[in-house]
Parts: sequence; C-alpha cells; structure tokens
Amino acid sequence: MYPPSRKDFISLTLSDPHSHTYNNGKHRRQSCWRKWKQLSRLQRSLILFLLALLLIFGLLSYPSITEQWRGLSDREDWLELNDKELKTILPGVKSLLDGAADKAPAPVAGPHVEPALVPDAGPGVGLDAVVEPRGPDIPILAKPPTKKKTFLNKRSPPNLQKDGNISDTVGGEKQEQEAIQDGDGEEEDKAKKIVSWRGAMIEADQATEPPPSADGKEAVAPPPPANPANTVPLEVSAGAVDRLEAVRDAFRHAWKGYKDYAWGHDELKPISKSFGEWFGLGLTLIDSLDTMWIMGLKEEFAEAKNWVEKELSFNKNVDVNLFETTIRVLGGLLSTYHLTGDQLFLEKAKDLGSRLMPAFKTPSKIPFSDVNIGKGTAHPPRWTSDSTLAEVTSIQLEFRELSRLTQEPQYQEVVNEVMKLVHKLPGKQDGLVPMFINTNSGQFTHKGVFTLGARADSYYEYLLKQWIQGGKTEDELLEDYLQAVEGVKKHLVRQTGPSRLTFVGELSHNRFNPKMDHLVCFLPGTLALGAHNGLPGDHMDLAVELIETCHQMYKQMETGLSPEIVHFSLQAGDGRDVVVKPADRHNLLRPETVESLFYMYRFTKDTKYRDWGWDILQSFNNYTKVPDGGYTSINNVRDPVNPGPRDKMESFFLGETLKYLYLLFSDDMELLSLDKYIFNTEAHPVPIWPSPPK
Ligand code: DMJ
Repeated sequence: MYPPSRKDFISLTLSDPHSHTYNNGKHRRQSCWRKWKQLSRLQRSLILFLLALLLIFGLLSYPSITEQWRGLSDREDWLELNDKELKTILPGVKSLLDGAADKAPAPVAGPHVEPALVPDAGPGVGLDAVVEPRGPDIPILAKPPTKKKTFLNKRSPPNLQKDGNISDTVGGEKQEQEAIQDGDGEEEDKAKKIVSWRGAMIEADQATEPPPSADGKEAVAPPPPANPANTVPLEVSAGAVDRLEAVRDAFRHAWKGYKDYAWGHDELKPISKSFGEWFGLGLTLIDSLDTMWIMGLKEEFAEAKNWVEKELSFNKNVDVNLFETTIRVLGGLLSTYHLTGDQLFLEKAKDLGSRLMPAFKTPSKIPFSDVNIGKGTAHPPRWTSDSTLAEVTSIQLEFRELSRLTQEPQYQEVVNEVMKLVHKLPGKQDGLVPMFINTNSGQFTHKGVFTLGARADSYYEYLLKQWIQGGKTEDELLEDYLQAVEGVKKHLVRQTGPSRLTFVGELSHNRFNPKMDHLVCFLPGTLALGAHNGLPGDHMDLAVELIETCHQMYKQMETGLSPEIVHFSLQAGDGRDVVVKPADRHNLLRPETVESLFYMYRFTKDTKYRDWGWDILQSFNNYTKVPDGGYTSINNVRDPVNPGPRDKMESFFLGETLKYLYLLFSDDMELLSLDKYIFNTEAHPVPIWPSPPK
C-alpha cells in the first residue's frame, strides 16, 4: 500500500504552472508557520518584541528625516544665489557720485529768526552731477520655496518650536534652554495669516516692538546645520566691490518693495507684500526724499516728488505724534527743500509746521505728544499727562529752521521755551535728565532713572546740535551739554570685566544697570562732532572707545547684526562681554551705529570705520533682504539659520541707515560737509547758521 499522499505536496506538484507564484508563496507561508510553531515561546516573544521596536522607531524617525532633506535643499538654494550675487557685484563700476557735492555757500542767517526765504544752497547736491552706473539688482536671498507660503493654523510649524540650541546669553545656555522649553506648545491666534521667509513662518501683522514673549519665551529656531560654514555670510573682498554702488543697490531694492506694495503709505511690510499705516502721511516716501537726491536716484526722486505734489495732504483728521512727525516729515521736507531749492517742499513744510502748533497749547508750555493735524487739537497719551523728555527736546532743529525760512518767529519761540524750562528744572543729576516731563506742571516725573537710550537719547544730541546750528552762540545749550557729558562719564560709563569694553549703562535710583540700548550708539558720533567743534579732546577719546563697543555689538552676533539691547558683564571671570536676553534679540534696521561710523570716519579718516560699516551692510543683505523687494526687521540676531523676519521695513532704514552708509563710503568730504550742515535725529541735514557779525 502506498502511504496516503500529503495534500500540500500533491497540490504543489500538480498545480497549474501559472499559479506557481501563488502556490509557492502559500507553501512558504505554510513552511514559515511550521517553523514559527517549532520555536519555543521565549524565542517567539523575543522576535515579536524586536519587530515591535523596529516599527516604533520607523514611525518616529520618518518626519525628521524628510524635514532634514527639505531643509538641506532650501539651504542649497540660498548658497547658489549668494554665489550668483557675488559674481554680479564684483566687477562693480567705480562710481562718479563722489563728485556730486554742492559747494554752494551756507545760508546767511543768525542763530535767531533771520530772513531766509530763498533756498540758501540752491540745488545743493545736484542730481545732474551724478552719473548713474547701474548694476544688476539681484537679491542675495533666494526666494523661499513656494510650498511654504501657506496659511497654517498654528503660530509656527512643529519643527520650529523645540530643538533650538542657539544660546542668547553668550555662555549662558541654561537660561535659553529653559526659555525654549517654556515656550513650547502655544496654539493661540489660530486664524492669523502666516507667511514664510527663509524657512521661517511668521505672522503677517507683527508689531514693531519686541516679540510677544513678555516673559522671555518665544518660539525657537531649528538647530544650525552640522556644517556652520554653509550658513555663515559669504565674505566679499572689500577692495573688489564698489561700496557706494552697493548701497545704492540696497536702496533701490528697498524702494522697489515700497513702490510695489506700499506706495504712498507709511511703511512697507515686505514679507506679506502689504503696508502698515501709522499716521497716513507717506512716512517712508518723505523720509527717503533727500537720500534719493544725495544718491543721485533721479527717476525715483521724480516719482516721489510727484506724489508729494499731487497726493500729500496734511488736511486730514488724524492724530500724529509730534516728535515723529517733526523729525521724519518736517525734517525730511526741510532738508529736501535745501538740497533741491524746490519751493514745493517748503510750502509743504510750512503747512505741516502750522498744523503741529496746537501741541504747544498746554498749561506748562511743554507740548503734548499727539496732535490732530486736521482738527487742530492736541492731547497727551490716553494713560498719562506726561510727555517723553527726548520727544519734547528733539524737535528744535526743525522748528527753528522753519522760523528762519519763513520769518515767522512762533515756531522757534515755542521750542526755545521748552529748552529754557528744561534748563532750569530741578531733578537732574549732574546734567542727566529723567525720561518724563509733565505737561500740566512742567516738572520732571519718574525721577531718579537715567539713560542715554530710549526716551532720553536725542535730548543730549540736540543740546549739541542746536548749539552748532545756531552758530555756537547759545551758551545755555553748551553748558547743559558739557555738564551732561560729565554726568555720563561719572555715572554711566563703565568697562566690561573680560575685555575692558567701554559702555554706557543706566542708573536707577543710584543702582547701576549694565544695560545699553542700540539707540545709545548715536553717542560716539555726537561726542566726535562736539570734539570737532572745539569741545574737550577727551570727548573724542570716549567716542573712540564707545564706537568699538558698538562695533562689537554687531560683530559678536551670529548674523553680524546688533540686537536692540545688550547687557554687559562686569566681572572678569564672566567669560563673555556681551549678554543678550531672549526678548532683546531683535534688530529693527536701526541707524545709530552706522551714523556714528560716518562721523568717526569723517573726523579720523581711519578706514577701519568704513570696513565695519561694510560688514554691517553685508549682514543686512544676508539676513534682512527680502527677495521680492524691501528689507525686514528680524526677531533673532543670534540665529543665522532662522533670523525670524518681523515683516516691517522702518522708514528710517531708507532715511537714515542707508544714507549714513552712503556718506560713510563717499570720498567727497564736501558732500554734506559737517561744517555746513547739521543732521537732525532722523538724518535730515539742515544748514548751520553762520555766526552773526561781531
Ligand atoms: C529714528 O526715528 C531716530 O533716529 C530717532 O532719534 C531714534 N529712533 C529712530 C532710529 O532708531
């Protein structure tokens, strides 16, 4: 008898050849199953456990692997474009702009109201004198991948919220790590529009002031790539590039964004390709007028002038800030009038000046902060009857010049009155002034706190500049300035422990705080200007030390851009000199350091100041230039991979920052000679009045 055949064997050998694969698989499954059954229970458990582990690991690592690949390809895009840009700017044409200065004589007028109804300088810095070589205007930053321009319902994508390892406090990683962990998991503002730039997601309507991280928490950037060289800004051989042309290119790029997306409005929002309105006065356009004239940008200037002629009206029901409107708009119109000789700008300045006058109708004659230029009413901020000290003492250059030009004394009278009151006021400490003054009582408030930064800065600047503007005849101004510089040296100047960097801190009820705003970097330039005008030589020594510190505030940051505020280490053992807190890491494209570099170069001719300015321009191009036009303020100067665009281009970037860079690189010392012009605090030059005959 034949033993009964085994079914599986029979089916295997007699099956249709076309079903081979299937049956073979079945056979394999069956034989695997038999093998599995032959294993001990322990062996089976071990295998199952290993398989489960593999499955979990695979699921977890999938998103990060794909993300890494996506990030890598983005970075390759940037590098490719950086390379292209370098190639296009290296053979830059030597600009003939330096020869464009006007050598016309300064206005004839005394320090008080003197007739000057005709433009004193004529077409001061003539556009016609300028040959305009144009290089290609290729943005250094590449376009972000379009797939990231999207609407998301979270503040930032998951990969931006943890994992950061960039330290803010140089040498203080722990604090940063805590902030990183605390900042995790926010899900607010779900409906807000999110836009992407350079791999980062931001809200389209971010405000100017520090990011919403009241307690120092904020979303964290992804870790830097393994090879940091990939993200470090590419070096350009300084001598090989025409620096003036590079600044003009930067201006054109900024202007393009403004023209395309914000024409006639106050500020460009370059990421969302929209605009922001503050007073509705075309702030950026007016702030830019004299910069365009100085740079010889004829077409751009003509278009802007046309807008001023046809569109700019001050007859509108709008509350404006007296200080900001004075330094940006009134100052911009006055300087453009002086440079061009075009009556249009003086007429506009007169109209605006008269509309600002209601601000001075207060019990104390200290002006209110806000004026409605349509209704002719003025008021303090809603929460206080105080005005900011810097604001009421940094409108004088402009109002005094308006009186000189119009022969109407009222403008000069109201601002001189403010200076007289502040001169006599108790509450100063060795020439240092508190930050607030009450519009009812005319007294200082919040006494005992002293800073050269926000809310006080330009008080000191305008003491010196008014004295120079007025032909160095107004002794009280000089007295107050000299006393203040002594007060600064006595109470606020210190050196860091590690590298002996000189800085200006703050004083709060006799306690020293080693904190310095970037705004304070106007001081080296002002001190140098004073020394140039015959004030003590040690002012210049201090200027030299302070500008080195301001330079370090840029140099020591990963992006080469300064944060808004730094703290300095006082102990030698602290390791690093500069400490940056998480809430202070933003950069608003501010001008103060390049402003001081300009003064320092003019007075010393030391080319290191130009090189420092060049480095700053490179960093602006590397980290704040937006591909389709404009530059943006950023959230984090410590993170070159994700600087965190804030979607705002401040008007002073065109009015001041780029103008001072241009003047820094120009070899023509008569281009707005510092012996003929005084720059207001928004970089708008007005003439120095000649001394009255003796
Ligand atoms: C400008 O408006 C002026 O320079 C002002 O004096 C300070 N703030 C900005 C620039 O930082």
